[in-house]
Amino acid sequence: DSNVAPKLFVPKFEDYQKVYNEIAGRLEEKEDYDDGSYGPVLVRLAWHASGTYDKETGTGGSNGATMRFSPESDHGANAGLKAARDFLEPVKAKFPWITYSDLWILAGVCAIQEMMGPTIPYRAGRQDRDVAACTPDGRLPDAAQAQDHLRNIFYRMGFNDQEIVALCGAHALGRCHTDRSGYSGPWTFSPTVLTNDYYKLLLEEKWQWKKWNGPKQYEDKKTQTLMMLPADMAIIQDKKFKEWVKVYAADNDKFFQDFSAVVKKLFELGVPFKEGTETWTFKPVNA
Ligand code: DDH
Repeated sequence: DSNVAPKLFVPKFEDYQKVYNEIAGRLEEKEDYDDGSYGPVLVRLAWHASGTYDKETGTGGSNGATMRFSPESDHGANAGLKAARDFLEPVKAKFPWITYSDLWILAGVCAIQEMMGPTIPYRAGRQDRDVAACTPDGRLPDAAQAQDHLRNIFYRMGFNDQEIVALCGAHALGRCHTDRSGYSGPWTFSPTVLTNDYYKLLLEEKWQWKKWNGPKQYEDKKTQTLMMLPADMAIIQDKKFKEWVKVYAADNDKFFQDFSAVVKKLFELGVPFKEGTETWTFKPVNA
């Protein structure tokens, strides 16, 4: 009967779990990519998609996936994230029903869980938007700056001091690249496993300025292989922030609990979920 509308495919939890499994299965497909995993750069993509949110105007956030377009893709803070977007193209091709904006956030959730992090509850329903929804440059933090800047940037998204420090723990993962941000090196000795080591190292190591021609960054005095950005060091230079650094350095379970909650909040900033949207937790593949 030609009057019957074609049946729309309505994806369910099981369908999103399949996308999760596909991403998980590919994280380590290129051995020579960084430390052997695309996990860290996928977390950074999900964060930079979300961290453009401005609570006053309701603009930005992960709804839209506007980093697909110039000018947002060309913002200095987003340098190198093409690697993450390109990584996800074959996944999008295999599951064309998922929006880019849901896919990028699902990839961030998957990467955190597969790198031994806490469960991050997820809701689907982001819609892709066009180039007109791109956010202006300057909404993401500048690594050369300190606590006042961090508060300006993260208060604008709606976070408090505890949440800012919990979010920074993501720097247990991944590394800086001279051809992306200009900075160099990893924050921890296990950049593909999420732990509270970032906080422990901040407190326990002696940090000195790295002597080089690149942008000002710190290195650990002992091995000179780890790094901290000026913006990382700001959270132990500020008294209020430092109290939370101590809490998370002393208690990995507490860090995981708070990290999960704050990352869920970050990934949902500005997303107009339909009423009654279910919250899902994906089963890790790597567990
Ligand atoms: Fe970050 N981050 N980030 N970051 N970030 C970089 C890499 C990674 C800042 C600057 C940089 C968060 C907060 C901050 C991750 C996650 C998160 C790099 C290096 C710079 C620079 C990029 C490169 O050269 O490839 C600054 C400044 C802040 C801040 O002031 C608070 C947050 C909140 C997160 C998060 O995910 C919640 C991850 C993961 C990486 C590693 C990427 C990779 O390719 O490896």
